[in-house]
Amino acid sequence: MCDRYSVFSPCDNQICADHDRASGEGVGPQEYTLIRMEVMKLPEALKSLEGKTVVMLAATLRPETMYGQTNCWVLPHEKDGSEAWYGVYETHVANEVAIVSEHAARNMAFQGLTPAFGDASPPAVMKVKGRDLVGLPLKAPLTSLTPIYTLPLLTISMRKGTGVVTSVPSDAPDDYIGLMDLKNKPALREKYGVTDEMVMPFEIIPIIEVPYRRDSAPEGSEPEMTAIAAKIACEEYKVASQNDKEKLALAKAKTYKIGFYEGKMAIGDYKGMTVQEAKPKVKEWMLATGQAYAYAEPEKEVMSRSGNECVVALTDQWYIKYGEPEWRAQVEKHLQGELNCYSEDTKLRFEVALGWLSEWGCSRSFGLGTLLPWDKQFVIESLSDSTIYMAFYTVCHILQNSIDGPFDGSVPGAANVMPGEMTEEVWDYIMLDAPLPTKTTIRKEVLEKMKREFNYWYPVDLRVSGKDLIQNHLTFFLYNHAAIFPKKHWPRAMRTNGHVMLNNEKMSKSTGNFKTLKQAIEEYSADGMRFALALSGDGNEDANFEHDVANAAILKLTNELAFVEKSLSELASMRTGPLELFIDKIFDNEMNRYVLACEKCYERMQYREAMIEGWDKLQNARDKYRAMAGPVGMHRDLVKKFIECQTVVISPFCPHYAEHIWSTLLGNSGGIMKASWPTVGNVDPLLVRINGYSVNTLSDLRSKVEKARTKKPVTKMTVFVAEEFLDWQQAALGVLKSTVDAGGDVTHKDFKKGFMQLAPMQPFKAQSKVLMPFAAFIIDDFVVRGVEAFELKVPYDESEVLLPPPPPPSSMPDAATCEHAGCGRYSQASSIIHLRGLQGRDQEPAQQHGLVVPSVLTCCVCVLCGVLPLLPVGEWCLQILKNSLEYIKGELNLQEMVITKWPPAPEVLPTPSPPFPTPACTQGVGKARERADTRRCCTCGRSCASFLVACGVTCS
Ligand code: A2H
Repeated sequence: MCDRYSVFSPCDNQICADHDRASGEGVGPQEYTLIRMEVMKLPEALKSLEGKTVVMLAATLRPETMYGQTNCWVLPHEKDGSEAWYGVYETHVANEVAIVSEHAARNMAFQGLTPAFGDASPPAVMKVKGRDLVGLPLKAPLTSLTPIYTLPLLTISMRKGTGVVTSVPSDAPDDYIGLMDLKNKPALREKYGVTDEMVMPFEIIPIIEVPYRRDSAPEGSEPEMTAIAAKIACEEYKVASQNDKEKLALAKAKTYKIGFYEGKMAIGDYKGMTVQEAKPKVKEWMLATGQAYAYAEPEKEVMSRSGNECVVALTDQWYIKYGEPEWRAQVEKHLQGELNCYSEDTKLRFEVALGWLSEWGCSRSFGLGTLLPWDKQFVIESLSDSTIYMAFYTVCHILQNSIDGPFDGSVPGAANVMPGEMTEEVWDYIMLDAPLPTKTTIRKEVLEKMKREFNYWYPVDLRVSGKDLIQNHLTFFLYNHAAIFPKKHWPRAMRTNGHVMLNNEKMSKSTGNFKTLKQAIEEYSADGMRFALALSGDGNEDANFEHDVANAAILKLTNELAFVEKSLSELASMRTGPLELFIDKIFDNEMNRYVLACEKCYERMQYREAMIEGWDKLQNARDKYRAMAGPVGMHRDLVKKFIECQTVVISPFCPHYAEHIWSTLLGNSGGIMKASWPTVGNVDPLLVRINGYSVNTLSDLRSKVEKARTKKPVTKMTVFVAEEFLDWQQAALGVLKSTVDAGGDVTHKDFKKGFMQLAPMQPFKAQSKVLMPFAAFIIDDFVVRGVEAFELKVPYDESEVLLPPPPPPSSMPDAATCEHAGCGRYSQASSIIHLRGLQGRDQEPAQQHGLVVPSVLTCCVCVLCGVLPLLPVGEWCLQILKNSLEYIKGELNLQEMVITKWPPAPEVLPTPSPPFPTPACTQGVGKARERADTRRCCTCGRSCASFLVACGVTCS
């Protein structure tokens, strides 16, 4: 327990902790030294103070610089020209009055620097205008100059310190330029009634030596040693006057940093010592000899919830020594180790809090709270209390009559234990594994039961709270667990959230932007509201509850319910049989994918994302399936699976809706609350890719036609499907891949610049015009898809996804034996998946792995020993894909749509009569030379029309 500076609300007469503040959360006391400067001769305006010791008190953060004072600053008037008022206040020293701002006097009154402690409006002996204070001769400590004079400075803030500032032009750019302004501008001196002898004889006093490096100095060059850093900085940044704010800020930042961190005292008793060492020593000496007073004020304005501006008060109270190195190290280790914070941001905020949190005033004299057990004149401050209450919850149902109350301990619960019986030994036994207490009136079974309960529930698996509490209460929670409990009982996880906003604005009763739970339920229904709440946002960002989203939720739930009802009524007539259509497999795979993704989101407590995966994406997949199935219809099993999965994954958000479907419509017993999370199969990444390819192709086709139509009417579309890249493209892909494999950054501009100079690209110099855009395109694709973008060949045949199927096989093999090593099983024809589109090298593993390939099918794979991850494209699915292309044809109003392999078949042109001219290839690919038969470009292989090479398309 001791006297400490705390942010304090005078009107509430108590410490104002973060919880009690309307603004200024996290703001603490800023400590200054008030330099006492005696007024040597009173001016006319202060004549009435004759007989008293009159002092100016200047607030500084750098007491060790007082050797270099050349003058003192006051504010002559405010920026708008209005008067700047100072007050003359009695101090704690007999017969002494101090000239300071009203702001400072208010703080001083709570720090024993005025006669009456705690007077929030200390009476001023008199008020005095800033302009009347200019020109006072002062006796200041440590400087070799006496007197020094008060001079006018326009950048002073009356809401910081005392409004009186001591001037050290060697080390403070503000002071240097302020003094130079007065020295160089006679008119300025005249304006404020400053005589020459107050300014002109005063030269800068070098006091602190620093190694100064100009920003323009070459790297590694020696710094210049100087003891007048402020002057050098003002020259380096070309500060013209005290109004030159931006340049002055740069000069200040540089001077303060090197002065404080690298400066050495060049003067005084501590000469040779670093500034950091000398500062507390000089301060202590000045305080001890009465030449300065310790003073503090809030770093920034703090308003209490009661609307009072807070001060810093010296309060007598109990502190918890958070920040004690060993204790802090334990908590830090826990934070970096076992504790799951669910987000990097939360973890970072804890790190910051642990970095600065030190002694915390935990007691207060007023207000609600638990009495401090060992000093009952105090109550525990609310943020410091309740840091291990959850440990009590593990046993309170045994101690209290937990159903009817009362919950104050006056009536014991079934175990009949009275509060007085819960001694330290009993608690230690229950929570700290201490031996069974011998001197206790509580029955052994009851003690054992409480211990069992505690051990069953502890540690805390998860604490959820607002992000604003991380910097205090939640960090206390970690500290106190570490202090009291063994490691096995420390909290396992913390999740924090932001504040909830309503329609993008802060919730506030005073502005009317407010909604109670009851109103929201009446307006949107419980499930509609919960739907919108889940979507309002995760993490520490403020969440946003939106009327439109909640309103739309009602419609979405209603529409989905209609789908479920209709589907269930049609279930009996839906398609059945094996799930072998391409679209069935895709949809099944997509359901697995989104259910698993949704599960991961719940695990990470990302509810908005869970909603997107488990509702939006799942339904999009269903909608696409339904559209592509067209007249073939959806498969019964998949529709059922969809309804069940969707219902379960959404049930935490919309329990009423889910319950209705689960129990009433699907006829399950036991209620949705008892339903297990859906068990779905693994996701086949190849199917995901193929699906992505077909979706992207369809939308690509749409947009290409639309784009072309902005220029001319389009009635025909030809889709080319290339099987492999051209040689120069392959070379570029190889370079990109090997660069990334070696840890290089292909996205860096320098890589792109030097790309064509790389050795593998040398043979393709002639193609550089088309090569560079191609490489840029692939690099962009790499950013999105990763190394997949460098594949020379996709693991499925794109044309198979798009081209119409060949005629079906006339006969299927009945059965065959798998020849793959170690398998040797027998596969029925019905379980053989038809595989087409296996080409070249892709076919080999299939053959090694599987069955003899019947002639009409390209390949079959044994399903018993594990199907290769290859595309099962059956006739049906191609037909359906074809249907969707047909659909696009209709949608885009095209008369003809051709899907063909790239490159198109060579055109056979009539042989022209010699001599042939040898035109240049217009594609810049190579020199075109006609071959007698087809007139083709020798390099790119494209045919020529008339005498010019007319490839018609770019080489890529
Ligand atoms: B320091 P912070 Cl040598 N208005 O003292 C404007 N500036 C004020 C002020 C007011 N009302 N009250 C105090 N200050 C100045 C010495 C010094 C200071 C040196 C180097 C750095 C330095 C000599 N002037 O401060 O906003 C005082 O100048 C660097 C920060 O509370 C006081 O310390 O951070 C400093 O600003 C306090 O600034």
